[in-house]
Amino acid sequence: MSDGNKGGITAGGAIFTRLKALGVDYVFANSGTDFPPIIEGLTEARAKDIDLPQAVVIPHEHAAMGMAHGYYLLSGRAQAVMLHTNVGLSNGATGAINAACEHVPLLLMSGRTPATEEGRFGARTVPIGWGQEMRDQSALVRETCKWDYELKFPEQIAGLLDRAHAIANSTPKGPVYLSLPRETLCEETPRDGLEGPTTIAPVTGAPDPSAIAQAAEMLAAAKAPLIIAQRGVGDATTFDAFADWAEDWGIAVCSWWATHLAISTEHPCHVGADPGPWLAEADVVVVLDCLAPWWPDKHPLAKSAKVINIGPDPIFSRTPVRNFRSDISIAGESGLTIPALIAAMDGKTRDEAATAARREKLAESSEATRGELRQAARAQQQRGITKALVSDLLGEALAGLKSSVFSELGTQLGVLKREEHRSWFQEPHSGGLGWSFPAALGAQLADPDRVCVATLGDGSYMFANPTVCHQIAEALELPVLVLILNNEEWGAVRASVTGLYPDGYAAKANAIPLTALKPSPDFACTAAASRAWSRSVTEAEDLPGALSAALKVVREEKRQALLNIKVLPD
Ligand SMILES: Cc1ncc(C[n+]2csc(CCOP(=O)(O)OP(=O)(O)O)c2C)c(N)n1
Ligand SMILES: [Mg+2]
Repeated sequence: MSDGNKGGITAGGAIFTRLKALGVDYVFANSGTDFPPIIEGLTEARAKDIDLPQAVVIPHEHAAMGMAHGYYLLSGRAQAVMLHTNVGLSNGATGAINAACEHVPLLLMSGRTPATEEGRFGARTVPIGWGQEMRDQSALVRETCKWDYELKFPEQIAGLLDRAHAIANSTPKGPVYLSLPRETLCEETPRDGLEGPTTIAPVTGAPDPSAIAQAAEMLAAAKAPLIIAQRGVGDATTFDAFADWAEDWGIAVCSWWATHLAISTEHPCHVGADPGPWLAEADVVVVLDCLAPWWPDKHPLAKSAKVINIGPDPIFSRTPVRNFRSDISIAGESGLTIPALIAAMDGKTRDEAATAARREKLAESSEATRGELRQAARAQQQRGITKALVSDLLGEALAGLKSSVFSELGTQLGVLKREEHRSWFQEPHSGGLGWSFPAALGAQLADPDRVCVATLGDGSYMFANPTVCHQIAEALELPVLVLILNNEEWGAVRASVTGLYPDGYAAKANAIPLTALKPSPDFACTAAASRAWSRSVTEAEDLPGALSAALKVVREEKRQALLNIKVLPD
């Protein structure tokens, strides 16, 4: 407990002080009965005029993790999440799986129930002190975190947080976990050194020049080069340079299961999301930060093709099975590797006529693909609203606006027009659903002027703890737009059953078991409970008007909005 002495501070307060010094703007917190030293320490630090991050109440841990994830996607800065002992941590574990899968850094912390039963300040006072004790609490997130540890002494706070922060932000980035025992948090620690800059710089992985030279040689000589890109290309400058370079060299860029935008959907080299036909023809394939670049059973790679894997962890060393071919593997941040590759190819001799012909063929093909997709989206309007129609109309409605779409079994990239860096994010390949709504909230917090749109299935919306997310949007004044693409089912699960057993009992049944979400709640009421502007849309002809009305609300009234859109099953 603090004695008010200027030289010391309660350990709980020291944590916030150090986090701010490390560049953390927000601590997304879900507290519990083990939080007194955290809450007391925070208040003490405020009283002592210490510069602190904003500590915000997030009423569900999964939302806290999703917000830290979304905040990072827009700001590039790792944030902190503070949860309650083992029970809070287990609710946040899916968020840790998502962050780890996407190399999103964050500092995850949770309390440890008191180890002592009596006789020490902070010792157990209520039965949960016994009920929430674990032999190895960190094990709940150890497999997904790059580093985990337990705070032993209060004077370790600055050093351990510096270390946690450096490891989280080192290539490949990812979440880290520190557990915080209550008795330790109750102790006092000196303030010295808590507010200075970090003592441990993160490691930024840069590409091996000889591997770059080899890759440049191979790509420059390619007759049918293909890039498959899932997690973008780094920063905004690299995004622009990549687009110019792909066009200059006439390289096809495919966005199969892209969770970030690597290239504008309107770019003449963006061949869409289907790698199949391109992979069959390609002689050199660049797998640009892709966990699963294609579907091995469906998309065969030409036998003679060479494959270059590029990314922060190009062969995904923490993934148990991932045996995609890799003739050259280049580790490093894409924002460094791509410019190095571009520079290494600059001035290489090439067959100008062949390059020009390739460029032309790509432009025609990408134009045709876009046209077909959007025409098909419009053609079905008579039957009702489809995900594709929502995608097409949302792209039009967002034209010219600084915006980001967070899609989770929602809108479809390519039908949806997306042109700018950071304008598109899809649920992580770990697929821990309930991600897109909180991610959009976190993104909105990071960039208040941006239009942040979560487009998600009805199942995904319910996984997001919607009442919690709407409460946060109101409390933090985050004017996100939520579009529920409501097919009243877990369509992806149904499609998976019929895909695997096309002629099976389930496919022939009147209703496929374990996939229906009927009766569907009136989600407009869920949003309205937190005073959001909300409407239900059932007719295709009403959708453009509803989209523009909702966008007007989020932009002009700065209030959250929701459209519950009835869509046909795919
Ligand atoms: C946390 C979690 N639980 C379960 C699943 C399994 N799952 C994958 S897709 C899906 C259905 C998603 O439904 P919805 O969001 O409505 O989209 P739809 O497929 O209907 O378009 C489920 C339940 C998951 N990925 N994550
Ligand atoms: Mg659904």
